[in-house]
Amino acid sequence: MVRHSPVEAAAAGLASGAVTLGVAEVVAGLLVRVVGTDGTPSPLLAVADSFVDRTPAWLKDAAIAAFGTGDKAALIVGTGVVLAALSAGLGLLARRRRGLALAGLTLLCVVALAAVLTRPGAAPADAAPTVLGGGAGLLVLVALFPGSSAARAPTPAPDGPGRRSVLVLGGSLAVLGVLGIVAGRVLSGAGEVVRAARRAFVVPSVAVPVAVDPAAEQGVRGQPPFRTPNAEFYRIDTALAVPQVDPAAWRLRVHGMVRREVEIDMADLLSRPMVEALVTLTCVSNQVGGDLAGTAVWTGLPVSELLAEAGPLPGADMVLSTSADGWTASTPLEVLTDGRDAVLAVGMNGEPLPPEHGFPARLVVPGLYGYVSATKWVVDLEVTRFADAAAYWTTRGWAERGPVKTASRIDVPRGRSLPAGPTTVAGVAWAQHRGISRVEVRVDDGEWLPADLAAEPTVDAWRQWRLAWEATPGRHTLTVRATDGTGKTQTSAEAPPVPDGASGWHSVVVDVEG
Ligand SMILES: Nc1nc2c(c(=O)[nH]1)N[C@H]1C(S)=C(S)[C@@H](COP(=O)(O)O)O[C@H]1N2
Ligand SMILES: [Mo]
Repeated sequence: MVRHSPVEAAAAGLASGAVTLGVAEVVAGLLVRVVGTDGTPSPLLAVADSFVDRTPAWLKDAAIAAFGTGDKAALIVGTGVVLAALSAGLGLLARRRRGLALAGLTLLCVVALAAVLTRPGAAPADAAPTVLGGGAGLLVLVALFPGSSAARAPTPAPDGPGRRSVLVLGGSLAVLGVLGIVAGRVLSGAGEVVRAARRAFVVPSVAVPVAVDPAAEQGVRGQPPFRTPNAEFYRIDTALAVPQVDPAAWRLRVHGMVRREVEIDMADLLSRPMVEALVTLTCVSNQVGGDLAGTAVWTGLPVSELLAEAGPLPGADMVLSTSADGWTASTPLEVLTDGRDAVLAVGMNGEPLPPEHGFPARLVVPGLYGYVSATKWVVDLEVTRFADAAAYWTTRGWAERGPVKTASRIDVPRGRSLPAGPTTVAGVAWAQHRGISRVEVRVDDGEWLPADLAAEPTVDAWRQWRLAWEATPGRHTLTVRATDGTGKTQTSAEAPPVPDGASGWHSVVVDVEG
């Protein structure tokens, strides 16, 4: 009986784990690329997706607080670390109890299989990658821990002088496995069809384009621009792999409590007269002073037109929108039909929607947080009632309705010291669909000073503000508060993002040099 050193055993365990995933990811990549599936055949992605779907409000909030929009990368790195530890652990276990280690690997594969087969759109064939990967991983464990049946092991036992070669063999297999994982991800994530379709996609021109008043941009150095470039727009969603939706295959169904069901395809959508809407989107997970907000010009069809065509029945009070990957949002019917610029958007700042922002179509509704309104990759609108249906985040501890709370933020100065003398304090404030009527700044415990407001092209977007300040030496705390278009001043009561958005006044501490 061969007894590996702990290091050899851990390396062998890592090798079997890497081979399991490498084989599985290559097969999954081929399945996605060559055969095609609506499911998630990659065990890695399926497990991570299932984990995300089991995320309660507090955990999502904590993840975004800690990692911001890097939450996905953090989850992927975390998954890798956990899997590596599990594999090494199986190797250590196999040193003494090979049978138990084989059973452990099998159990992990069964768990992964359960995740794969319960993803939206799963088909039986999606099981193939996990089954083949698991088989390969078991063979590696058997080969590297020949046990008592060494003579009949399928590969020569790394016996006697070759024993040290377990490290080499295990290491090489681990590297091959990791290469397999990368190759599989590249294969399945390529989405070339959709990329080409996006390049060919022409955003319709509209009768009345948005012309943003140049005075909305006050031009203070160091302040984010009034309009957020697409590449800098924050991204928040539950999708670890960006859903690839081919506009040629895209359909949107409007159904539920309606007089007649409506289904449109992309040609139909693009043939209708579209509008442009200037809207600031905000995430409910944004902390006071945070940057999960952005402003764009959205080109799209007013949602109210689609709804009017379907004819909501009396009693309906909500539209449940669903994305291609099964995520849902609950939007009050009232908000979608009260005349505001709620759009089924295909364009963002004049470009087709970037894939990660919902290509080919998404919803944008001014005045509501994204989690109850801004469904990306949208494919379905069900007219229903809040009493009858609940959306993705509502079932995980967030409020069923999410009107945006009035917020203001100091962007300049921030996080550094400055020389004494005249300087500019500047920032942005938002209360979508109510507008901003006043912004005030306080230095330490002084009087509230009215800030100068930039132009407000629409009540649906944020508003920049600035204040001239004669900075005196020492440490100072600057605090801002805004008043919305209805005359209501932002509350000083501090609340965390869960369950319906953060509140409280934003402060920054600055050191003024003498
Ligand atoms: N399909 C889908 N749409 C979604 C989400 C999601 O997880 N899946 N997240 C929503 C949330 S919480 C927000 S804040 C906005 C963010 O949109 P953006 O990524 O384009 O900034 O998208 C919304 N639309
Ligand atoms: Mo969000």
